[in-house]
Amino acid sequence: MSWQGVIHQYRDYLPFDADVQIVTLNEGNTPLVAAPRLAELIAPGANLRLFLKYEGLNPTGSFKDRGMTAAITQAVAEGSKTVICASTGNTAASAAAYAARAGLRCLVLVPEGKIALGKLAACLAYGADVISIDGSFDEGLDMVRAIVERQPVTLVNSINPWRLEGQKTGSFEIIDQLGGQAPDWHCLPVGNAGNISAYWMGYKQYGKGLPRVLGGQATGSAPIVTGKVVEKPETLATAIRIGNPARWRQALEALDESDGIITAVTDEKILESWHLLAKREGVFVEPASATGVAALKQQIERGAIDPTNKTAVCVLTGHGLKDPGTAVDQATPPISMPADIDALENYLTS
Ligand code: AN7
Repeated sequence: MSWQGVIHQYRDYLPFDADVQIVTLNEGNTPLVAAPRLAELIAPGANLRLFLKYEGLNPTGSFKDRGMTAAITQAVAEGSKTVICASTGNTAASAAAYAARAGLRCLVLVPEGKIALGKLAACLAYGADVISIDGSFDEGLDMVRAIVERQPVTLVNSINPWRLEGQKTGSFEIIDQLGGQAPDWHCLPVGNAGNISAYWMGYKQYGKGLPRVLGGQATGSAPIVTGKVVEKPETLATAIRIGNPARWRQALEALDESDGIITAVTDEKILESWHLLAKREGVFVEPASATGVAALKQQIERGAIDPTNKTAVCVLTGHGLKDPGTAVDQATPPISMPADIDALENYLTS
């Protein structure tokens, strides 16, 4: 039988009732792509086995679909008619898609002007009520937390425990794809800290070994690194422009229990790794997604991680087409020439 999504695949590890009707877009089963050229660049001669978990290939283009199939499945099972979330964009697009599929109303609160174009386009296409707030993600999250106390709507941010249940299937897949064992290092971007918390839950539950966890935050939005709420988070990686992560405590637990590391990387270094992923490995991601790679490269350079004969998995959380604006801004513009063979030959040989 072909792949039918993460709930079907890992049903025995998920606490759904036996008769639940699964809402799925056949998410998951994303490739674990070997990245030997990038590995040699960030750890020359070290025999680092580097893999990219390409979560941007999920149905809505981000890792959020794993948790959203679970959250929407459970919302329907509980009779919910309306779901709501605050989002930097990817949660919103995912919620909008799964809600559309389930016939639910979906409200998404996004920070005005700070959501990448591909995410906004998707939310609108899926027919969500897109509410652009004059405030940050964190303020939006406060609003949705408050509204669910007053109105019968289901919150589908990663505060919702079902989101983590679905999301943890990423760990199961990585272990299965590595032939039954966990990597030495599991590297990923950290924003609201749902993903890091879920991956750690998954590794512990699967019982096939534990990695050390390396989380990367953008320097301008690094509350977990500094231990302080960031009132005005800033970063070009808008997906992780979050100053007060909802799953902060669980992230600290994952870091502590795994003997992990959380580190801040500058926007410059995020972009450097974003370029390397595309130009060295042919893997196009949105900027935030390169933060795990940037963190790994930085910690190797600092001597905090010894890459020798290690296996590292970097989770690439969102597809490059999510943020075409940044991609075009960062690129060399196209070459203009007349529609003429001589001009082309001249260019090719110059
Ligand atoms: C591409 O969509 O928070 O630490 O509202 O979109 O689990 O929050 C997105 C987060 C990393 C951080 N990479 O994951 C949202 C949202 C991408 C993301 C993260 C996000 P968490």
